[in-house]
Amino acid sequence: MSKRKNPADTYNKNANFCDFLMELADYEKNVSRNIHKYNAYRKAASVLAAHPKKIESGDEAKKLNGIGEKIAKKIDEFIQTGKLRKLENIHQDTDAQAISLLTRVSGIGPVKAAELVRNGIKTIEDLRNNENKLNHHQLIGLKYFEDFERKIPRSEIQEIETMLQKKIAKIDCNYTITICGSYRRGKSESGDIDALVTHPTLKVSEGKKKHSEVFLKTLVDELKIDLVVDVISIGDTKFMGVCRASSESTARRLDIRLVPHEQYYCAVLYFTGSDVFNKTMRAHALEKGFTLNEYSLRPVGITGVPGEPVPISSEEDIFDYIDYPFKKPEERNM
Ligand code: 8DG
Ligand code: CA
Ligand code: CA
Repeated sequence: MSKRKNPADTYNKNANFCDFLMELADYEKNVSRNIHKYNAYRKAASVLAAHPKKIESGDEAKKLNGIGEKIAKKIDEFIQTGKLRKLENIHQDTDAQAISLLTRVSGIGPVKAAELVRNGIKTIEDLRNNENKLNHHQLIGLKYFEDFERKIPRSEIQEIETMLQKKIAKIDCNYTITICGSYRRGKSESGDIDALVTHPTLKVSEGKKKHSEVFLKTLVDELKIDLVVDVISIGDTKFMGVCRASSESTARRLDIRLVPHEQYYCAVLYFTGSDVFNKTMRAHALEKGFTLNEYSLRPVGITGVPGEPVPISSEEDIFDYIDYPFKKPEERNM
């Protein structure tokens, strides 16, 4: 029954609760645009997914960190009736369904989706008949809609990782590339590819812009030969685009970020996620008097003003500074 393909995809005894909580979370993000409720549902789902035992009642769930009265009630309703009125109503709401569908197109956010639906554009076919209403990113999202809906198997990301490593080494063998996101957390499949690149001479301060500009353009030109098939955007430090492992392969979303050397481990930590894990770790850092983000770890003085970033030369350093037991990437799937 359990599809245990990979140690990181551990078996979840509360998967049916997690499914409805994640559906409610997506509704809050895309339709209601209530980011607090979105976070609350995701936190609850993550706590339930990590719980070793099947939950039998709302009261039992409420004992877990991150589950309050309202979610406990929904768990009881689901246990008793096998469904949720709130979700049934959402399923009946055709505009809500249309907004949810359109936000699955890369580049279309909740605001744009709502605007399209207000204008009577509610399906992928409608989008294809109204391309003049879309920007470049959204057009790419539409072009590859079916491909981007497919998960990327781990083996394919490994293949793309090797190609990227070879291309980068051809430019300069001192570049390092790390594929982060769910791939680094050991998942057997991923939604997209999140790559980080650094170089020992890449500094926050001097000459960063020049260095980056030349490097990313050079790299992307190299990748266009046999990997990258479309560019969404390219700046000094960030490339967003589309790649195919080979000419017959499914098109995949690929992001590459160029990061200064001294910020690399904070970036690797941040882009490895999961985002629920990041939130938990950031909250812990604050309790220990530090502020942590994708760039740096800084002590917060009594005045509340962050000081200079502390020097960091590994992910472990970050955990050590804030006295948080080290978690391997595969243990960050919350
Ligand atoms: P997936 O692609 O397989 O669906 O999962 P993922 O790799 O975990 O998610 P992602 O959306 O590609 O984001 C990559 C990491 O970036 C994520 O694990 C943690 C970090 N991250 C946050 N907040 C946000 C955010 O608001 N947007 C994005 N794109 N990334 C974020 O912590
Ligand atoms: Ca990802
Ligand atoms: Ca991503």
